[in-house]
Amino acid sequence: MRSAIIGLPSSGKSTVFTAATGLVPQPGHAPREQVGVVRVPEPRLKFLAELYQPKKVTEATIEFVDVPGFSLDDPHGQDEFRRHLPTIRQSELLVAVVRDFEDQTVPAYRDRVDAKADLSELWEEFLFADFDTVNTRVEKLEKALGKPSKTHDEEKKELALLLRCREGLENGQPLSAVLGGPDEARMVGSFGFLTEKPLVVVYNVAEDRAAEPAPPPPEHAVGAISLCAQTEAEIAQLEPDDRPAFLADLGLQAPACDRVVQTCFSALGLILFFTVGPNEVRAWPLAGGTPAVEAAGKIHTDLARGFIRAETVAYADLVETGDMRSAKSAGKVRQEGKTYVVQDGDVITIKFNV
Ligand SMILES: Nc1nc2c(ncn2[C@@H]2O[C@H](COP(=O)(O)OP(=O)(O)OP(=O)(O)O)[C@@H](O)[C@H]2O)c(=O)[nH]1
Ligand SMILES: [Mg+2]
Repeated sequence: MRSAIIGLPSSGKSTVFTAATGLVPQPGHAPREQVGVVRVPEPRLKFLAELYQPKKVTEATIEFVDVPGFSLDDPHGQDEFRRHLPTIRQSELLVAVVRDFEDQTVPAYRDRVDAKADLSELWEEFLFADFDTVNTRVEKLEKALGKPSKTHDEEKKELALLLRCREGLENGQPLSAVLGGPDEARMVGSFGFLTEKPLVVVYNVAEDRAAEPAPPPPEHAVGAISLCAQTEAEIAQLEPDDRPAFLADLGLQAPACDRVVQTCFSALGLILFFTVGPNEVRAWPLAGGTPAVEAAGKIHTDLARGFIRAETVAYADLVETGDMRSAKSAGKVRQEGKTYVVQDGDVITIKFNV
């Protein structure tokens, strides 16, 4: 699961990246993309680890890419944006960092601090980038379909869908609103449309607003948080034991890192299921609504191929009964088939035969 941190120049993207990952971009280099992996904080793993005393505990992770800023009002900035588009398109989630702090020593994009205006400027650019991609493909398909040859059924279907996409974009509609259902989304999946991706907005605020509660997501976004990137980046680089005191000073219970990761995790529509055993206790991220056989495939393709059943117990039931044996005798361990929709917190053992 990859999230691209994007935004206008100097909005604080790299600082947010440091706050989220603890990694500091190498100074003295030309701006480049940087990747960092962050663990998804998950308190339920503690109980499971105590129960199984495994050799290894594996948390779910989210990857963040820090994308250099692009100024949208000059050709060089536009080129920069195009250069980074493939990375952005390959990400599952967009994290837009907007500047929301005053500081004379940090030059502001367009000499103003206006989060709302910056967001709509970014959004317009997303619409335009998708329009550009759709249009190029439409022209290509129309040319191909003009040639008399075989039936072109697939191309005709794609063209009809892309014409609807183009019309939607012309009317300012995001493609998430145009595409109806998984089949259509699959047909255009390889384009990585920006306005189809979930969007989380990070308001980079001044330190005196560091503990503000998360604002409601603005238009087109599925999640939002506010944080003071600079202070949080400093905290993220402290020894873990030293962090709580600094956070408490700011009035915060959890570092930005946790808040960012959790917001991204739910924006992606993900749930967690667990596998347990003496070797490893592990949390697996999964799209909500996924059937058990696909979940098994995430663990290993053999488990999907030879799937017999999923022995499943809800985390809460396991806690209540105390351990797997008691859960079984209490009738809390269910035998689920391939189509069972995995629920958040399910502890699953896949029975398989290959
Ligand atoms: N006062 C203040 N300054 C900040 C904050 N966050 C970032 N800055 C400063 O703003 C400047 C730009 O921050 P970066 O994180 O490099 O911004 P960026 O969005 O990655 O910039 P580009 O990649 O060049 O577009 C740096 O000098 C930071 O120290 C903040 O919360 N408060
Ligand atoms: Mg940067």
